[in-house]
Amino acid sequence: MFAASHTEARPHDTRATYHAGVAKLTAITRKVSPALARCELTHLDREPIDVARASTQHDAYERRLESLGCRVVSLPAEPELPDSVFVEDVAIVVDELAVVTRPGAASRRPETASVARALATHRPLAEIAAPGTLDGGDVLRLGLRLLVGESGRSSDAGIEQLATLLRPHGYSVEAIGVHGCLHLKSAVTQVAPDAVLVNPAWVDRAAFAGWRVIEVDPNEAYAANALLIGDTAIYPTAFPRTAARLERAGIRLVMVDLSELAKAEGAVTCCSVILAG
Ligand code: CIR
Repeated sequence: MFAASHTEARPHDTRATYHAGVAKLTAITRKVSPALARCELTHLDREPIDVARASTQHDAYERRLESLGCRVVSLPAEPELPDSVFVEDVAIVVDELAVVTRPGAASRRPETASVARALATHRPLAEIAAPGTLDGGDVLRLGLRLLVGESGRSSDAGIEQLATLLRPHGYSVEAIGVHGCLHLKSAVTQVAPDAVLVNPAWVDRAAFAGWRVIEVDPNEAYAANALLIGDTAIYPTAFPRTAARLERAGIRLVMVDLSELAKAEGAVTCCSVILAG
């Protein structure tokens, strides 16, 4: 456990979070690699992926981001890097700096260089150094509080380095157990200023005391990943029962079909790095 700071973020403490309705957001994305079918897989069996369809779905995702007010910086595809569309994993961005990660899967480490170049015009850069590993998919930011999943991808050393980099800027970094899924954000994401969407089988909901906790439908284990932009969550069409729960809870959704990227264990947060400014 790395309690880097005792600065507790209250649910409504939205300083520097991209959920706060800031004036302008940038979304860094990357086009789908033609090599996507050779992606890393941890919890899913490999099945054929239609790369052309994945690209069309990804284009629609980028348009959703634009419709919610994001300026989309779409990087060209990396033909040799199967998982490079999942840019979330290679950077954690706060107002003060961007931390370029060292992904847990060795095949994904060459993805960082081009995203770092794109981020360098926006933020001072820092990086996670060997032997530490960290995947952005494990980092859930709730205001000034960052929860980091102790998954197969993010090591204690990587989490400790993140804490050391962010502590001086007033953020707390806490390691949290996650079981049965790839990343922390497979198990929990923020869906409103005061609400999180959780699969309680994969993460302990006790970590979200003080939050309104909405659970996924029990038949939709993969449904906890939503991307909150302002007051609207981008949400997959694959989980209608959980979508209905969210709408009953007053969460505004815009839907995307990312079924081909889901075969690569990707979801809505994975496909962008969102930053203010
Ligand atoms: C991987 O295993 O790394 C990719 N196939 C999927 C990464 C998904 N990223 C994310 O959830 N942040």
